Amino acid sequence: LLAGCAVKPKTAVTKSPVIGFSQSGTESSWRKFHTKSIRTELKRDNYEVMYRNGYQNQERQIQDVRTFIAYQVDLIILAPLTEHGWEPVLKEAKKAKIPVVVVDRHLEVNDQSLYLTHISSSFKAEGQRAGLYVTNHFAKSKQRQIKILELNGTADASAAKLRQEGFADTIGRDPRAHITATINGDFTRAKGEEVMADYIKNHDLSQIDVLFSHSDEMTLGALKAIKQTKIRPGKDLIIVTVDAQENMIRKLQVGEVNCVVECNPDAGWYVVNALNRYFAGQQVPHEIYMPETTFSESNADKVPTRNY
Ligand code: GYE
Repeated sequence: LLAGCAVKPKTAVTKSPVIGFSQSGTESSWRKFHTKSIRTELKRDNYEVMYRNGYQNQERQIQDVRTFIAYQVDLIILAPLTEHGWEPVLKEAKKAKIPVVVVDRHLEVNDQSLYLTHISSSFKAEGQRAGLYVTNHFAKSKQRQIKILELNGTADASAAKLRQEGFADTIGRDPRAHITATINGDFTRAKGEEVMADYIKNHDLSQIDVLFSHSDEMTLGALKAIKQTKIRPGKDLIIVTVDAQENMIRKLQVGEVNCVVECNPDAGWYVVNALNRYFAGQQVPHEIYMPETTFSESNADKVPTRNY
């Protein structure tokens, strides 16, 4: 009946944008919740998501981003494992006119137009809060030296570099405080235990006053190793850790750690808000920081529900 009268639909069928999400790994509860938060919010707003896990390997992550480019996704969300080495693949994305939203750790590029925005925590502020706990804790003590062991996260990851920087700045206000040694646990529980056990084998841990760990997973590993010694964590050794996973809040409540600096993994709302603005043709700020707090003995019983 209608032959010869091909009518186009008046309203174009609006397809939901396809988002490629390259996550750096699954090394912690923190990270798993970061992924979940972003994916959940994207789905809620009807974005279609292609997800890839980089398994703590930058080469693999670069391949994942290339896959998204080949697939011609509408936008890429990238949680970079490390800071350097992203410029070539970001140029490829730019050439393909695909915007990139960086989440969590920073990436270092000369051309700032290679990414639309960066949404993360202020890692430097986290390090400063950790340092502040230490200087406050020893403010009234008569001891002549404060010896600190630092358990670092992944090399070239901004979360580790900036936490270290912020911490060093703040403890620098107390001339008694020194970072006696730095060991690297790569942000994982297994590595945290391994390097801590190694340290204990080769040094006298009773000489150390403070353990500053860049992440809860590494702290959990380190605690296992410390428990093989006579040193009582949280008492003979002051422990300051970052993330505020639920399992670490429990350690705080039983006094095995002294201060837990929160790192907020609940980035989903911020990410989707930036995407919505972008797709609506609105401005998006180049840096977006999320709010965070600190927990210690003084507020251990008032910690809001954790979901990671
Ligand atoms: O603190 C750690 C995770 O990059 C902020 O990565 C993130 C860190 C977080 O593995 O637990």
